[in-house]
Amino acid sequence: MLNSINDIAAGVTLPNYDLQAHGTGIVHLGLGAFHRAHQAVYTDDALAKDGGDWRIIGVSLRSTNIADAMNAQNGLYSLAVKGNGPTATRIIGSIKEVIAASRDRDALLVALADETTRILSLTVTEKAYGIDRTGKIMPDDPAIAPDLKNPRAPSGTVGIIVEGLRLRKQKGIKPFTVLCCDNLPENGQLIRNGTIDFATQIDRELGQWIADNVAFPSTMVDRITPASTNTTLSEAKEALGKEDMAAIETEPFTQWVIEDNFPTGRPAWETGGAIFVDDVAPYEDMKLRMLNGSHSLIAYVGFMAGCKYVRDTMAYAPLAKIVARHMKTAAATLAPVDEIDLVAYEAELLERFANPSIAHETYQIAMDGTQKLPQRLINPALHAIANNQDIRSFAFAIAAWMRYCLGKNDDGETYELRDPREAEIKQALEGLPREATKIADALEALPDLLPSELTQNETWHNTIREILAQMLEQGMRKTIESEAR
Ligand code: CS2
Repeated sequence: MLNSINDIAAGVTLPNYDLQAHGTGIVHLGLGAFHRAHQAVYTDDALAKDGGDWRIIGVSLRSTNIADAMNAQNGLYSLAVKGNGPTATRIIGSIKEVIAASRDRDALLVALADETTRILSLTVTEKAYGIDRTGKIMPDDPAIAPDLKNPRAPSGTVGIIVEGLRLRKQKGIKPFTVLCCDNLPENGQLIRNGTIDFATQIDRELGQWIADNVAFPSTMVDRITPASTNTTLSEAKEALGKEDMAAIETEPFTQWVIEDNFPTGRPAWETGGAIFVDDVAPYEDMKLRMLNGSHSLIAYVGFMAGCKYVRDTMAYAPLAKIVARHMKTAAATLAPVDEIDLVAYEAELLERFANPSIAHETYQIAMDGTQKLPQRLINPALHAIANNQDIRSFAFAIAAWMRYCLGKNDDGETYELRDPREAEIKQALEGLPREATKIADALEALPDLLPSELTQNETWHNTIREILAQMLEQGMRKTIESEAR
């Protein structure tokens, strides 16, 4: 088992610092593959090159498996970087231990209230905040409701942030900086607003203290990291010469753009290539619209066309053409981004999506559509409408999402939507005939999803119905082929 860095097979890169010589400084919520392939790696580089007490206490909010696997390995795990050449494997040492919050909330609260914790970072997915697009908490959301009733024993993200800050205020110590690393636009500002709203509702003075004292830098994060599979684990065993139950795999590309606002310090993440800027918003929009928007298009169109992995969609020429069109349409909605050539960015994205060594499932990306569509497809579509630009590609992607919502593919096989609003979607579609107009009307009527500036636009209205009708009548593959002509 990988529980020390001794006796690892040759060729594997080891942490280049003494792990025990560094204390912890970060608590991270959401210990999925993405955090372990991204922020934990930048922190590993920073520890090696700049030192400091910046190791990470990881926290799993729901599952206990990752905590068990990683604690048995003293926090160590391997990262396989897979590109066109040979795979490079590296052991990451930045995570010291993992708390499973569902069975050990006290340990989490102790860590949050500890003076050494200077950053609370987050990768918990869009739905785990329970904050709406205006920055208000949604009081009935399952991520919020239980904690509003019982704020001293929180289980949701915002409740945990607020209770951690309350404990620090009570102790008279400085707050930690809150660093949201989820794919949400102006993520720092959004989480700040939601946190202050929650805190104010339970304790007005605490809300004010947070507003006056806590930093919430925004950040854009990027590295395509599929969920680990048995193949990931068996390949890791072969590379390491030992079993690694927490192994992950990722692509060579990595990017992190951060607003430099850390009043209580931060690791030297720039040593691993992070870029610090004053305003992250243009980078976030670029990534959300060009990468994630194309990803969602690929997920719905590709999944319905029988492509299991993103790389399969890129190997299917007509679909690859539709993806390239989408990137151009999305790029046209962006303001210029400092030091970034959008044409080169697009070419690089197409190459990353085609990476033959990365098995990224379209079904994984299709998950949580209602939480992802606004920032990825709806915002740029609204921009396009307001500026008389082409909207067809956005309509094509949303029509494919509508087709996906039916829960049955062109071969008659059924699947779960895996969306927090799944029950509501099913109810809206229940008993409807297989007619594009009825289906589009029903999904457009879901509250707080597709805004009226979009649905009442005539071109949008007609395009959605025309494309969805074709998807229903001719099947996804034929629709793709005629669209690409
Ligand atoms: C993907 C992202 O699953 C998804 O929704 O679009 O996880 C994507 O792979 C990352 O944002 C890449 O940085």
